Amino acid sequence: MLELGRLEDLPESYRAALTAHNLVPLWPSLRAVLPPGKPIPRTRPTCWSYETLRPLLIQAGELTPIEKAERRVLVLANPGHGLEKMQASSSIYLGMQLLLPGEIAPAHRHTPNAVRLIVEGEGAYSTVDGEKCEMRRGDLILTPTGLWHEHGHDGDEPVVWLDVLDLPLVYYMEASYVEEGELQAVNGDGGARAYLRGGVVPSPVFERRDQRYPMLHYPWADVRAALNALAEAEPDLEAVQVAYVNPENGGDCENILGFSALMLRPGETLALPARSPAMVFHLIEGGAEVTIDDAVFPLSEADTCCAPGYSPVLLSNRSAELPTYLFIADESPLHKKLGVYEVRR
Ligand code: GTQ
Repeated sequence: MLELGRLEDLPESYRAALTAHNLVPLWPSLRAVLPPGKPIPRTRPTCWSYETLRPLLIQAGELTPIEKAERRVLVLANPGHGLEKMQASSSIYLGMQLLLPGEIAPAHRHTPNAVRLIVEGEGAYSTVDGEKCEMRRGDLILTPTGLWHEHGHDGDEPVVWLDVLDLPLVYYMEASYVEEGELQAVNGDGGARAYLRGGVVPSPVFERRDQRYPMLHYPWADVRAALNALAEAEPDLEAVQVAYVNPENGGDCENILGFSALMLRPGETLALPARSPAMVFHLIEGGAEVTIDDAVFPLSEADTCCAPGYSPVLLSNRSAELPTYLFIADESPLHKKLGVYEVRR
């Protein structure tokens, strides 16, 4: 590939004239914005251990009352982007949120889409669009773009969950904003029961529902049972993985980020091909070793790591006796919608 001219090769006076008129020569930067063969990611393979993070989050509960935080969150920031950017990858934001007994994180709605994956504690709930979703460990609760949501806590121990948002992308688009609201009236339970059985959907008097987000709560007990059943029914399956989808149409449950759960069978090592979207792995149950490029992360329960796009990933179950269960978030709906999705085998 040809060596291109550098900025320093241009006369100072010429550069000053360009700058004065808001003009920039492309050629000194061309290889940076269009690198050959593969992008140069800012996203670095990064791991956040729950054991390290948890005491700092509990301390946040002592230092900052909920009224002063609105959302009491420690952001899992990727140093490759700069911590102040608060991003795990180009489009994924991760945060660990703490809610203490009796607290309410007040109602709001915003343009970025969010999901919560419950990490520990009982008794808290999110009310999303009037649907009360009770939080249990491993549950996934959606708060898609524009839907009102607040979090409350009737239990007696701290509750912690992982927030996954497409905030970095929506912020980059200059489309990120929030509206504050009132405590919501409750009128349902997030569709978790209405869509409990795969293959059949509510169809009162033969009319299918046309809500964009029919199901807001995916209980872990059901997802875990689905993985176990799949592993048993199809022992030769390449990967025991299920996607969180819209049960009315089978499409991704949200517009920008995709979510799935994966079981590593006892002793299993699974090689994921390099794909264009960045990924996040959060360990729900068991123990794994995750290899991303040259980085090797041991993941214990509630640990989280991220992988840049275009990197192959190796997932190993650290137990030869027990399955390991992972929650995965990735940017694939975004890449597919935009036509840049790639798999490199
Ligand atoms: O719980 O609504 O981690 O609005 C960041 C922004 C959580 C939330 C975050 C939010 C929320």
